[in-house]
Amino acid sequence: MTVDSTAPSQPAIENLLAERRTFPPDPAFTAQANAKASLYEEADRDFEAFWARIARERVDWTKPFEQTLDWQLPFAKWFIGGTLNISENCVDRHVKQGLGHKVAYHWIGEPGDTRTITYADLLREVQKAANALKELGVKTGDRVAIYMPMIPELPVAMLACARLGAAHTVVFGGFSAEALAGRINDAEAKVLITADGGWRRGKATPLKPAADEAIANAPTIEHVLVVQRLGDAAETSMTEGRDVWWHDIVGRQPETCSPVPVDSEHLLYLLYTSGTTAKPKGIVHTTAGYLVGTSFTHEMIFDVKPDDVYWCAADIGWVTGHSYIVYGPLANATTGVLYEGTPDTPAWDRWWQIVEQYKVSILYCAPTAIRAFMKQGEEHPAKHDLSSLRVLGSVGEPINPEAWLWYQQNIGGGKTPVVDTWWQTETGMILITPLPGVTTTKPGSATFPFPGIEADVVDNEGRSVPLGGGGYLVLKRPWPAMLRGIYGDPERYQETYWSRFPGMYFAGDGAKRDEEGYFWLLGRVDDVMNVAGHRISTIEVESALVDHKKVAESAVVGKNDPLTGQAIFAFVILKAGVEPSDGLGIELREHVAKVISPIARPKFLMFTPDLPKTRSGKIMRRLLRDIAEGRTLGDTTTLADAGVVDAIRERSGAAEE
Ligand code: 7RM
Repeated sequence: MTVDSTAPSQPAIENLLAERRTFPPDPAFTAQANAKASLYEEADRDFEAFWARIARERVDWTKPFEQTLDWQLPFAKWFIGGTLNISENCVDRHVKQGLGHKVAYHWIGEPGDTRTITYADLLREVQKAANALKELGVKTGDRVAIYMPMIPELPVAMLACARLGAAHTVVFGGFSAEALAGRINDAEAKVLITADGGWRRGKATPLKPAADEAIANAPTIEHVLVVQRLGDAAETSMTEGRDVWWHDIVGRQPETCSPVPVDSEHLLYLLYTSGTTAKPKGIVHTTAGYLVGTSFTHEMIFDVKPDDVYWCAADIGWVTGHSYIVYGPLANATTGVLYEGTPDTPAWDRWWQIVEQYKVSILYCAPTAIRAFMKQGEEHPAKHDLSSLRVLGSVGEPINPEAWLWYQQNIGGGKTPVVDTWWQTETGMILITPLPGVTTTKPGSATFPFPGIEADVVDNEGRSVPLGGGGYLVLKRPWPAMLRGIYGDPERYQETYWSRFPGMYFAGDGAKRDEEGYFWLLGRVDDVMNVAGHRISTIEVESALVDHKKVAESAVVGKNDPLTGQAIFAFVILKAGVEPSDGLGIELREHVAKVISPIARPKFLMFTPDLPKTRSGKIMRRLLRDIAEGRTLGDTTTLADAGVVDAIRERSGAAEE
């Protein structure tokens, strides 16, 4: 992995730290909170004993584990000797305890159709789907690829695999046929579960043609199980002998299917994620530790209670959906919202209408969504009664203090705790986060490592940086939901995560701790610029720009510069109704100089209608750097909307200061 050779310097975080307001927990919230400050002390005394207690309390074991942890750096095994079935833990045990009538998911389809799935429904559907997979030849240890829109059959399919001890690999429905084929081939999946399509912004969006195209280059696939979501709205061709309709085969299955107890370390799923190389990595997650880590963090960090209505607005195709729409919440018998649509269809108040209608009490989403809402204006949330909300979460990227405050004020009514949760596909569970009711928050800071987690900020040589300084974020101790490797490539696992700083997991993120020990995530280290020897975080400049009242969103990259090494290039999206002008460009540059320092003043500033983002909403700075430096574009396969790049390119003539 390539990283910059020096750690971010102190001036790089002045802007984030300039937001000095703190938010102590409301005593009324603390009085009822799941999380207690004593968790930190318990975990500090003996982190293995801490996780062992949680694992004993939370999991229904078929056979109890004998040893908590086997740590052969960097290879961890947790809860050794235990056996369990995760689908049984997520579904059966709740029904046995009398919660069969409880809603597992309020599903909301994009055109407005809805379904209510209780835990009893889920149990029946999972067993039938598992029986169908068996009929298609799926056995314990096999891999099954899943390529679906956000419909109830998606979590059902995942749990059905897990019931049989088969691993799933979910591929986000927005990915191309090529990306799907690459993942199927790497995983050597035997069956593909897909749908005729889904609904997106009012349009029927077929999926089966891409699935067919992928399978043409994916010889391991023996059968395709197809959910009918679009019906007559799509023309779907089925290949005789290979493809079967879900409603045909699942519909006629017996309603019971015994869960297969598997070893704690049995492969639960693979999830592919892009790193610094072209080939996505198959991140390996196993069963018991993942269940323990996701369910416990979910209950503590979101303060989930039996009556809550919890909505994680991610797509299940990403790790956030795996951990915090499917496994964590279901293990906790939570009632969740599952939404097929987008925030802007039919109108920009769609989310708030859903919150009002379903009395959503916990909302978990990404800063990019929050900034999109900010751009549209607070009148949209203001139209709805959002008083049911009591906890707000953020994930996926650093949240700038302005967005944090907007979220808390306009969505949380100024009263809810906001939990900014840092984690990764690789970590499986949230690792740095406030605990609502316990932690005094600072807008823009993910605050502290979760109990039992040892995080540190180190310099280039791996030495811990004293409080007040910045460097690289590392983890110094294993945690239950951690990745167990990269599928089929133990060396790459070691090399990618454990070689930069020997003995430590290197997350690829820069971080800073303030004098009080609060963690401030500064973005990927490759997004940190070096301008005339000064290290400046792209997020910090973005934050300063977004802090200006006319700016909706911005992305900042370092452009090669013969004089200063790198020069700051800012792409800026203005708020609706604001016109770009040369004068405004100067004003914004001065604003950054004022907020951070003259060394952070962007040399280039370009107004743009949109930014290139991955399908999970992350700004593709690499592409922006290519544009800034006038290069031919590299790989754009993960770009959500290729037209954005052309639109920006057309304007790039006018960029220079
Ligand atoms: C959950 C998820 C991981 C990368 C990670 C960071 C960034 C995620 C935060 C964050 C600052 C946060 N998984 N990231 N959460 N940065 N504050 N709260 O996003 O594998 O897709 O991405 O996302 O750079 O390394 S992920």
